[in-house]
Amino acid sequence: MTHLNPSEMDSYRDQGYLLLRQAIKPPDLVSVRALILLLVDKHAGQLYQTGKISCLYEGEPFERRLALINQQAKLGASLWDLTRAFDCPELFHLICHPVILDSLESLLGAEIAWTGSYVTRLKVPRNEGTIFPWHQDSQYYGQATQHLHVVSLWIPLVDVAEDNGCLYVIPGSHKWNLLKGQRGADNKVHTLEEVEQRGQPVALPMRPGDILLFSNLTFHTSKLNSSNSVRWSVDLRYVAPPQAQRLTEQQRRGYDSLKTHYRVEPITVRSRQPEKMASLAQLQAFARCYSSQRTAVVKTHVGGIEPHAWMPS
Ligand SMILES: O=C(O)CCC(=O)C(=O)O
Repeated sequence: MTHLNPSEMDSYRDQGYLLLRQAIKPPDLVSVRALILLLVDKHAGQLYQTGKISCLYEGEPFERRLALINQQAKLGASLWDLTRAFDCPELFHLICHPVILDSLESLLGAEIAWTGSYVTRLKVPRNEGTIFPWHQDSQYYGQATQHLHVVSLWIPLVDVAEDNGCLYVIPGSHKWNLLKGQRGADNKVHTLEEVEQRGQPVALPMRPGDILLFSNLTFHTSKLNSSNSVRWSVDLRYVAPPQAQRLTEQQRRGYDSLKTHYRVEPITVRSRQPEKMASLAQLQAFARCYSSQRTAVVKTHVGGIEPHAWMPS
């Protein structure tokens, strides 16, 4: 068991986020990277066959290849829908990774549900569409969720630094309550207040193996990737299932709002009662249901632009 120690828990409570260095082993990310490689390979093959690129860039490093392909094909952030490969057993090893669930147990309690959100983000070089303005995740989930504790988990698949679009957070901003935000033409929430006037942002450079946990009220942003490589990352969301806690009326409304946002009931991935935990088959069925709903919603919103590269949480 690798639960958080008291000082890590205090830090999360105080700052609204916790960065755990080398919490998971880079080999734990191999299958996720392999899946991406497969998708990029297919993407390159299709573009090559239709004459949009003149070579497959096969020998290029993981973080460079898609940047080169899309640059030549004059594509922005798009790779077709990464959720197509979503129900792969390999992904569930990461979602149910014991270190991740142990850390979450310290924050959420013994019962943990995964909301279904599994976003692979490809922040391609110099693409403004992949910038995330300062936001709190509850601004996306709905106002009522400010009374609920939802933990976001952010996992880099490559080295991330200020030049290629690492995350920034504002320590302590989770104590500000929910600030007003408005959806922009980019379909992202833009906070109405200048949050950098209120708190001091910190950049969070990370390496594969590091994991970041932050709350649904913690302000975070990611800026332009000004390097020439793709910043690949994965993010996930978890919550305590309602049976695990006596919810107040406000929290119950928050939970319903989260469910409405994700269009699925969060699925239990850790419990003191093993029979309550989802099997691999249940997780796969759940993931298929989640991604088909999500893809349909995103396609409707943006008129067919491929989702998930830039999709809000
Ligand atoms: O990965 C990014 O660039 C932004 C991620 C984000 O805002 C989130 O996971 O809520």
